[in-house]
Amino acid sequence: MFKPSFVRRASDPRAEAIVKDALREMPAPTRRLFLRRGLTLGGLTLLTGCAITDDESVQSVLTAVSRFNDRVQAAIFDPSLLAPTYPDSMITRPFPFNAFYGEDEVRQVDGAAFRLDVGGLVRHRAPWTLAQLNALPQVTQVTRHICVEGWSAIGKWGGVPFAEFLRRVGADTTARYVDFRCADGYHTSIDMPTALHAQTQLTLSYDGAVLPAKYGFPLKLRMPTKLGYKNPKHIVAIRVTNTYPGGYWEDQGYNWFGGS
Ligand SMILES: Nc1nc2c(c(=O)[nH]1)N[C@H]1C(S)=C(S)[C@@H](COP(=O)(O)O)O[C@H]1N2
Ligand SMILES: [Mo]
Repeated sequence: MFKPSFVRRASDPRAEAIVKDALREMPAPTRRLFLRRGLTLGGLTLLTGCAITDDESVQSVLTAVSRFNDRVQAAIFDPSLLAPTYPDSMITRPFPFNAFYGEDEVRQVDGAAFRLDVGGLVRHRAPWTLAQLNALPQVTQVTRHICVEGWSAIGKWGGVPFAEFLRRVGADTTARYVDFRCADGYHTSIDMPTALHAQTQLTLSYDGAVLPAKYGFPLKLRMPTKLGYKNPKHIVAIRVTNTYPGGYWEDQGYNWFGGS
């Protein structure tokens, strides 16, 4: 009997591999749902609106699944739910370093010359000195950092609640995104509900001392509700925007929402 090439049986190994990749892309709650219902290639096609005909369309299906995941994660994100905190005795020592380059290439930012640029949908655009940032009310957190590369570690970060910083710069908190540019060329962006989360911190210190260069001197954003790559180090510019800003890893296929 004639069978067109685009009709694949569920046991087709290529179809199975695509479905497996798509499931891997999904956050746990969505994955459980699809595992229970049984996700097929046909189901994926319906979900994403992409027909799988070649390798390029496999890529667009996976990208569409990732966008779908952003929406699912945004929908299930509970702004009042706190990530676990730990006693000081559980801090991982030494705390691991990670970046898109080796530790010997860590950027050395001059703290005296440093200015934090603030832009986009904010009322007050004046750049901030390090002294001005240090004069803001500070809090600390002992939380777990989870990296997609397969490690996690508990650390202690101190700084300004990011919601308080956004309030001081007169940010439009109805905007969708906050975008971060870093001294090493890194870049990432987050959703506004996470930006306003109680544990999202504009971090100036690590374990009671000035934030060391390797952990992002002079300034990083610490979010225990998001994976490691969403936590930018060496921040030099913050912008509030409604235009999707992407990010260094996100533009290479990492899930944008990046919840942990
Ligand atoms: N500026 C900058 N920030 C960055 C990165 C980077 O390469 N450059 N890497 C990210 C990744 S993937 C991880 S896991 C954490 C590592 O932070 P740590 O060195 O404090 O452990 O930084 C994140 N923020
Ligand atoms: Mo990471």
